[in-house]
This record gives sequence, structure tokens and C-alpha cells, in this order.
Amino acid sequence: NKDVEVKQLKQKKPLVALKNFIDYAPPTRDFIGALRQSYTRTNMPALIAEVKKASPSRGVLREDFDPVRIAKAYEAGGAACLSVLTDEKFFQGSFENLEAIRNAGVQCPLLCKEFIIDAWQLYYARVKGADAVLLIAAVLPDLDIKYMTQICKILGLAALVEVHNERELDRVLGISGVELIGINNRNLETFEVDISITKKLLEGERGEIIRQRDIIMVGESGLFTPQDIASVQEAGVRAVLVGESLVKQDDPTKGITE
Ligand code: IGP
Repeated sequence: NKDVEVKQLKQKKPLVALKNFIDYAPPTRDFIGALRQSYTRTNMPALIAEVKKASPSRGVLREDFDPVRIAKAYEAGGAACLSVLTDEKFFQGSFENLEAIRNAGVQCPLLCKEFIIDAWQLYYARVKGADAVLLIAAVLPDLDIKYMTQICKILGLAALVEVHNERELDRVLGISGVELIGINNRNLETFEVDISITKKLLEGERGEIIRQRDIIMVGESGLFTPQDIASVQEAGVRAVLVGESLVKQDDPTKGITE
């Protein structure tokens, strides 16, 4: 019985129970592969389009928010992958939205946007249809990032490790097995956005290490115009994560095809 097992997941019952539960979940799709393919084909940063109803800094982004409709519009508009907010408290998201998008037959791989602090959440995301999860360096010690990255590999999930500054990026570059790193241009304390942060973090030796290891960098937050995209591409990202500017379009595909 699924509900009982979800309850066990939440109570952190032994991993055996969790692993059994994974058998019910559909196979994962290749999130990183989809980004690489899109970048290689278009020579433009691959788009991760975000399904987001509200945010702490901007409030409700659209009143007629329909997650499945938006997800389908993103897919039709050429997004390589989607990001779905599942956090309820700050973003008015839900795991029901993630599941609904997955069950609606959307083919783009899905990133589960949740504040992950415990390994059981990786299993839960996997069961709810995620192909990738977000690990935020600001809230996770190095050992947790390493351990969770390994669990993700076993579960077939991609891990997008998010950083905000040089110190966090250096920490993450010190952890083996990280293949996908996001630079969040939004300061988590002040909510201020400065897209030149992406450039600053990718300059010099760090950029060199990232290229050598073929790590895919994702530019996140505050991207609105073609110039914004060009500037983070110039800085070295191969993917971008865009929420607000797309969600707010009358036709959520417009911002992509422009
Ligand atoms: C999207 P924007 O400015 O395009 O709506 O940003 C995305 O980067 C942002 O929602 C985000 C986020 C996060 C949300 C980035 N990292 C971590 C919640 C948690």
C-alpha cells in the first residue's frame, strides 16, 4: 500500500522499505543528458523552465496558475528540462503538482525544487516522479552533499548543487562526483538579484577547473532578457533556470521563442 509506505518514508524507516517503494516509481529520464543535447544542438544555454506559483520576494506570480498547462506550454516552447516548485511554505508549490506534470505525459526531465535536508526526501522526490533534485550548499555540510549525491546516483536522479558565492563554489568543487552546479544570482538573505555573480564565480582558475571536469554550470534567477541570457552564456554557463519571466507571460512559451 503506497500511503503506508510514504508514511514509513517520512518516519525514516529502514532503507529496505524505501528501496522497495522505488519499484513502483517510473524510470527516471536523463536530466543532464537533456541539457547537454540541447546545448550541443542550439549552441545556446539549455532552458530549465520553472513552474512556480509564488515566491517570498514577489508574492503570487499569476492568479490563474495551472501547473500542468504551464508545463505543457514550456515543453511545446522548447524547454530542455522543467523545474517544479514543491515547497509549500514559501513558494505555494506541491508534490501533487510534480506528480500531475509527470502523469500528464510531459517528456522533459523534471527537477524537484524542494529544500532538501534529509536523505528520505530524495526517495520521496524519486517516488513522486522527479528526475533531478536540488541540493543547496548554503544549508548542507560537505559530507551531506557527498552522501546525498551518491544516493542520487543509486536512485537515477541528477543532483543540481546550488551555490551563491566563491566560498560555496570552492567547497562544492572539492566534492567528487558533482556534475551539475547552479549559480543562484539571488542573495538568499536580501533577495537581491545580481546576474554578474555568475560571471564573477566563473572567472579565472575556477572556470578552468570546471571546464576540465566538464561540469555543467547553470545560471539561476533574475534572467529576463535575451541580453541576460547572452551575458551568463558568455560567463560560461551551458544551462539557465528561468522562473518569473516565463510564468508571467500571457503565453508562457513566448519568452523562450522570442
Ligand atoms: C528561478 P527566477 O528569478 O527566474 O524566478 O528564478 C529560480 O532560479 C529560483 O526560483 C530559485 C529557487 C532556488 C527557488 C533558485 N534557487 C532555491 C527556491 C529554492
